Amino acid sequence: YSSINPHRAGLPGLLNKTNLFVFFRTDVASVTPWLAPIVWEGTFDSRVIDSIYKQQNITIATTVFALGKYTRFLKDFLESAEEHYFVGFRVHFYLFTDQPEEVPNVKLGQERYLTVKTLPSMNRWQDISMSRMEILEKLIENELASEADYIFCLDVDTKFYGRWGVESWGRLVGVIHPWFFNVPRFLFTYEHRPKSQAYIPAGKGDYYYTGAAFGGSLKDVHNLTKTCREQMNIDTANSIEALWHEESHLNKYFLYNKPSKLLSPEYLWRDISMSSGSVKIIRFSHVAKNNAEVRPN
Ligand code: U5P
Repeated sequence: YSSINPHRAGLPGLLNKTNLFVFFRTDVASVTPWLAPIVWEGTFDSRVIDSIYKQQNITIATTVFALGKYTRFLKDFLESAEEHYFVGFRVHFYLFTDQPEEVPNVKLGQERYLTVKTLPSMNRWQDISMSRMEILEKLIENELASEADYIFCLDVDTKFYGRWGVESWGRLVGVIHPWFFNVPRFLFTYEHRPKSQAYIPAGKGDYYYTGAAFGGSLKDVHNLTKTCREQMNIDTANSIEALWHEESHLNKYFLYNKPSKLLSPEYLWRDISMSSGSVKIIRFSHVAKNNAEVRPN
């Protein structure tokens, strides 16, 4: 980090007692070609941004789905969120499940709320995963307008291990998939069949984003979920399912609607041995699971 003259930076109010530092990393890209920040450890000062946003009285809606055996992940998800996820901010979890009786009784802190919503069971894990787009679209439309400012939509077979805070806020936020942050584009698993609405031509695409975490303003996430739902409906009518389901449609959406902020793979890692390279801190991670055992047969 290099220090700069605080008074030239135009922030004298913050600087009477502390030095201001410019935060940057030289080993990773921390900005996209369209000038959206890519958030890595070392690119922000949590004390500074917390103190700025604390004053704004903002509510973060957070959605999570736990159908079938995935209710087993809820306890760790919620408990670890209490420890690391927007600590000190108002968070409202919306939990969709087909088994409300399996929702664990996790004690939530002040200004942390949980609403449980019941869904019918589904037989295919792909349908569960894809149906999230339409359910989120309707949730935003019908309930969130006066309830929240930002929304994050997260996988449940996950756990928080480190801070996930206001540095992640933005109009439209995507998370770089941990398997694809340091590989060439031709290896990205985009949908390459032109028959699918998720089609991305060879040579196109910026990053490969995970479907396990995305967010932003209500308006932008509404448009994202609505568009993906519409595109998936067209695919169904044409008897095609995109390679990675709603994740393929999300990647297509982000290609033509660039995220205003990207989160590095610190914000979605995977609990298996993976060379971490530039990832200095794991904030949120998929837990190891046996897909064949936990998904519907
Ligand atoms: N999911 C379920 N139940 C299932 C399969 C998937 O609730 O049987 C939801 C979970 O929220 C999970 C997400 O985090 O879909 C994506 O599934 P997966 O690709 O991580 O298995």
